[in-house]
Amino acid sequence: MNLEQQLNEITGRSYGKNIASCTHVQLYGSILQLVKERIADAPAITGDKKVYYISMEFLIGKLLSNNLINLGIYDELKDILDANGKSLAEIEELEPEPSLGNGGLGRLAACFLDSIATLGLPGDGIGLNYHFGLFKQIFKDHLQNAERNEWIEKLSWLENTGKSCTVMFGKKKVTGVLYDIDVIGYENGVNKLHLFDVEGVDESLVKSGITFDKTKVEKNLTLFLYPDDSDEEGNLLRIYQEYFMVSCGAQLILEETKAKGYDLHELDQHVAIQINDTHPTMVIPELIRLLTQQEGFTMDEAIAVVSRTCAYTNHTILAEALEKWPLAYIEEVVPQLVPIIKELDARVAKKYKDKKVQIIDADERVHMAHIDIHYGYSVNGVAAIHTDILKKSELHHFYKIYPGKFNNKTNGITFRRWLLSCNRELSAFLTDTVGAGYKKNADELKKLLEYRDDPAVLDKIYAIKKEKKAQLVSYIKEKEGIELNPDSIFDIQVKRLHEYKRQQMNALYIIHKYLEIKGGRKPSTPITFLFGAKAAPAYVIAQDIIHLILVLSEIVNNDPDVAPYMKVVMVENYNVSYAEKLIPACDISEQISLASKEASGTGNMKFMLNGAVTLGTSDGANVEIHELVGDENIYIFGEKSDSVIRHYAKADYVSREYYEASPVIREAVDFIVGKQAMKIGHKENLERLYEELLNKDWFMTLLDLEDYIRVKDQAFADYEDQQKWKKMMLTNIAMAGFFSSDRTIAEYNRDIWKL
Ligand code: 26Q
Repeated sequence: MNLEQQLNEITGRSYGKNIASCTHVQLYGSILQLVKERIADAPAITGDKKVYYISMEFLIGKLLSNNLINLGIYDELKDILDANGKSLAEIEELEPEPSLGNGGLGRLAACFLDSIATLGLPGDGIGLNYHFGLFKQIFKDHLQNAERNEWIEKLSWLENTGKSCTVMFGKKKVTGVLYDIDVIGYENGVNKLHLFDVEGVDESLVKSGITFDKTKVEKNLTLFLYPDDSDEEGNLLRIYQEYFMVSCGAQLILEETKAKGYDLHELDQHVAIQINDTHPTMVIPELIRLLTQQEGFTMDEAIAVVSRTCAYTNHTILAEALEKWPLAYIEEVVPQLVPIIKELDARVAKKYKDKKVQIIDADERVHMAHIDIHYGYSVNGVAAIHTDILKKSELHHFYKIYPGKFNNKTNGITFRRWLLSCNRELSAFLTDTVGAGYKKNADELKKLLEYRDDPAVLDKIYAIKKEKKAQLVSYIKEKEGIELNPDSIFDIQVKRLHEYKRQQMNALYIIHKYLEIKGGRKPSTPITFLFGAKAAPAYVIAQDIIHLILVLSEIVNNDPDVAPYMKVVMVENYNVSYAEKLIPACDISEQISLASKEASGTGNMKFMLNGAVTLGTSDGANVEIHELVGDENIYIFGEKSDSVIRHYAKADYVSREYYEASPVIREAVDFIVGKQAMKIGHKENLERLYEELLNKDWFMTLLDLEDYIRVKDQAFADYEDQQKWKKMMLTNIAMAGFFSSDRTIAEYNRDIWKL
């Protein structure tokens, strides 16, 4: 059956109609069904050894368009729908977005699943089926409100497998049920994302917003994803979630391995478990528990084989974000793991006297990362500079013991979603210019460099950018009710809100620019400043920064002297789908974290691939972008990580000194609590933020502000030289191949999994 016949057959079967007479909702359901049938026909990826990527987050985003691309039927289907007077783009809008992750870490897991399947490697994801995912962000009165974020509908990618397992929380028994989502590789076979849910989870427990009764774990365990909230006090429910996931996952892994006829004593020959940050760390003691208590292993045997099976990825050097759970919490949630954790700790204590490498510290807190490092066979960071810092400082004591375990795997992104799907125009043009080979071998994008001086190619890249900007302008008009100028420079910062990412520094620039324009110094080309960011509800200063940006947006956009030259927009409920619209439209990509603090960043790679030029610090993967494109094709500013680390060591950074020394800084900071801002905003939020910047500024905003202003102004000035700018765009696209997650996964496989 050809595609059109198959779709007509499905619409006929489901709705008694042909394509042309279906509504878009009916077509959405029918195409979903069609994709599922096509995937069912594709071969499962098999092999002697399999990787399990275990993660509390899989920020998969909408799946329809990606699955169509990976099945190789996107264009054909679009033509069929066009011929029947239907719009695939409008149908795609109907799909709810599963927000099963916070940001980078969760999105990385999703990109990895795509690349594992695309490379034809046997590998499944193991995670949780959150019913509401990350909260939906609503702006009211210039403040963020959080609401629940539904995504599971009758029509869904989730398949109930009918499989279940039992998880014991002490004496309390909870049943886990398994849902699967198919992961189809690009022109390749199928793996699975296994999402565990609690039988009998009760959505009616959620009262207003995102508050709910936290006492009944058997009813609430999978309701919500925890926000990336390094500040909040340790929470029992989070430990329940983590243990539930790893216990279900460990049982699944052992069962699958046995079902293939393998001897569990050789688990490491047939299984690799990649632990995504410390959140799934309890899989180590849980596997040891299952092997010793149910499979007849001795403790020595179990520890040895598990240690050869598990590998750990670190995503942060923020000390406050490393998980340390009070032993008493673990005792309350999973008493059966406590003897195992104590045994693991005792073995470490016997071997190493250094207090810094113990698992249980003097305050009876369990350092999850330490379990991973001692009892895993690989420890990797996610960008070169990040891995270096782990080795040199944060995990130096462990590096001295296990130098061979440490390795770097610079992050990557899947080009199927972040180019082929979100920017069909650019992807088609690249295919015309350098051939389709780059879709499977991203390095071939380098061929584009041969066209560095070809005006037709340069003009076309610029024209596509304009088209994507125009598309974004109409989307924002519809969604946010704000009119933007498609001929302005689009300067974009989208990522989770964190002080270390320094959205507040961008806001201070905006104040500076506003005052300049008020003073008559107008930019040659107008500028549009775009933000998108969710802040963890308990993160007070982050809420204040959102407040400031929303207040600035109101001031700037409504000031007739200024609005023609600049606009400020913070889009509501920034998520993967919004990213897919914003990123292709960007001219300047803001990657301005305090050097040493952003482990890698992956948004930086998405922007680069879509022809934006990076304005950033020497942090995370920006460093590697810089090396690839060279000084002429990137804007780097700010203090380097070594000197930032020295400031922390000496505790010699005093933000007030920078404030007092510079009238430019003073004027911008004072604006936060000035008449204009206070008239629109809330005194409490604005004053708190002002005080924070002046008296604390832990992430050194004022340290880099002047350099930021200088380099950012240079970038805007350079934009005036269209020829120069077009070449920068081309070079960035051409050099982005290194950041394909296919490359990253090939390295994980070569060095760690060895499938
Ligand atoms: C921990 C305990 C309790 C509740 C929540 C959490 C929690 C949840 C999510 C802690 C951290 C996260 C997310 C971290 C994250 O996204 N890290 C980012 O990972 C990216 C992929 O490697 C990097 O590119 C980013 O630099 C890094 O910040």
